[in-house]
Amino acid sequence: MDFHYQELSAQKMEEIIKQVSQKYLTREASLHIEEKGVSNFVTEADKAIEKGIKEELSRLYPWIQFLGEEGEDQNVDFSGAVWILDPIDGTANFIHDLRHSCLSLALAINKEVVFGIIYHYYTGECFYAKKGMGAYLNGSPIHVSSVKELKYSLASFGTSPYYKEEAEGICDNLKKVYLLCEDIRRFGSAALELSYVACGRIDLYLEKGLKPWDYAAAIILIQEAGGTITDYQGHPIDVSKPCDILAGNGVVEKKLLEAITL
Ligand code: LIP
Repeated sequence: MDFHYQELSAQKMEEIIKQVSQKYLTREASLHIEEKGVSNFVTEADKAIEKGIKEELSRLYPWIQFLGEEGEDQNVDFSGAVWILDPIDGTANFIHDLRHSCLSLALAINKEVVFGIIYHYYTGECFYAKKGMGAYLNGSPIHVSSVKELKYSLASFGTSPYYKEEAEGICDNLKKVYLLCEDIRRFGSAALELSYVACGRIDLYLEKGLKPWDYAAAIILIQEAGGTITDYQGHPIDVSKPCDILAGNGVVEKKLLEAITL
C-alpha cells in the first residue's frame, strides 16, 4: 500500500475521536468498572471507545496494525506500521469525575513515531504533530517553554500508582525533584502532562513505568515542539516497551540529570 503519513489529517482524526467518544463519556459508563490491578481500572467507556476507534482505523487503514491499552491481543510487529491507542488516559480521573482525561493516538513505523494526536475530552484542546511538520494545539503552532533554570521550573511528577511496591524510590525521586524545582504538579494523565510540556505550560515531566499508549503520541509532539523525551538516563525510548519517562524543554531536563540520578 502506497501510504504517506504526511497525508494524515489531524482534523479528520479529531472528528473521528469526537464522533466515537461522545456517546460513551458518561457518568453511567464511568461507574461500570473492572479492576485490572493495584490502582489500575478500566471502565465500559475505555473499552467502547477503543473498540470504536479500532473499527474506524481498520476501515480507513486496513494495512496498519493496532495496539490498544484494553485490547486482548497486544502482539504487534513493530517493524511495520502500528497505531498505538490509549482510549482514556487518566481513567482514574474519569472514574472520579475529575474532568481531566484524554485520548492519545500515535502512529509508529518501524518503531519511529511519525504522527501523534492527544484530545482533551473536557476542554476540547487537540494537540497534534507529524514528523518534520511541527506541533500544534487547535491549529496554532506550539513550542516548549524558555525556562532555563530548575529553580524556576514547574515539574509534573507522575506517581505510578500501579507500582505501590516501588513507593520508596518514587518518593525519593519526588523529594529530589521537589527540592531542585520551583514546584511540583500532578494531573493524573501522562499524555496531557506531556502535552503541557510541548506547549510550555510545564517545563519537566517524569513518571516511572509508563506504557507505550501513555507516551507514544507525546514523543512526536514534544520533539516537534523543540523539547526532548527520553528514559530516566537520557537515552532514546523504545516505543515497543514500558519506559521510565523524562521529558522537558530541552534545557532543564539535562540540568536535572546533571544534578541527580533518578
Ligand atoms: C495513567 C497515566 C498516569 C499514570 C497512571 C496510568 P491510564 O494512564 O496517564 O499518568 O500515573 O498509572 O498509567 O491508565 O489512565 O490510561
